[in-house]
Amino acid sequence: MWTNVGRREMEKQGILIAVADDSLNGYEHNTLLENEGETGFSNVSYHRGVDTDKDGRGVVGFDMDHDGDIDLYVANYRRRGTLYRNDINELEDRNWLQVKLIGLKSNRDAVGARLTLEAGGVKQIRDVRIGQAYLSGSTLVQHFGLAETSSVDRLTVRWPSGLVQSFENVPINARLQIVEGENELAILSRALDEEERDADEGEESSDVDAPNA
Ligand SMILES: [Ca+2]
Ligand SMILES: [Ca+2]
Repeated sequence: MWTNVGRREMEKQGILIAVADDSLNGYEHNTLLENEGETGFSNVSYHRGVDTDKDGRGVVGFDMDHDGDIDLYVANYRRRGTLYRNDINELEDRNWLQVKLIGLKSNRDAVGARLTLEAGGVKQIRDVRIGQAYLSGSTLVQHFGLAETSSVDRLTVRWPSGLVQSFENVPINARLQIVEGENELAILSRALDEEERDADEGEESSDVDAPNA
């Protein structure tokens, strides 16, 4: 007997529900909301091609191809997972910055650290976490979108150990690594230029094998 999942009318009648490969939630479609700033959010699920009726159970956003936009992986119940590649950076030139922290006195993954980025008159804050969605982990790389802002005023890291470090002259459109207590920023990868982008061909989205969530 299944409880607390899906439609339970048959259960109330004392009939066992054979879920098998069927949907547990009545084939509800996935939803993707786009942040429009001060005007709120709009539903772009259909236009972005993510409104599948697979039983999505876990989702994680991460930049799989290091090109500065956040891609999505959705784990589906008893189905293959779905990987969505984000191509927004190929359509519009947008600046960005990603930061990976390595703790020494703090835990190595720097979980609990807080990064504060000041750029273009805007302050953005990211906390390093290891899980933020249902049955899902999260990337340890922190992403900051900069839009048309082309320089960073200051990047501050507050480590779990209590150490606070502040950096200026921070490179953008790159993935950086900061080691606790060290004053040098290491560049792990940088954005592809236009020529490299043209050579970097791939599919918009693809199904990949993944364990059930
Ligand atoms: Ca990407
Ligand atoms: Ca992309």
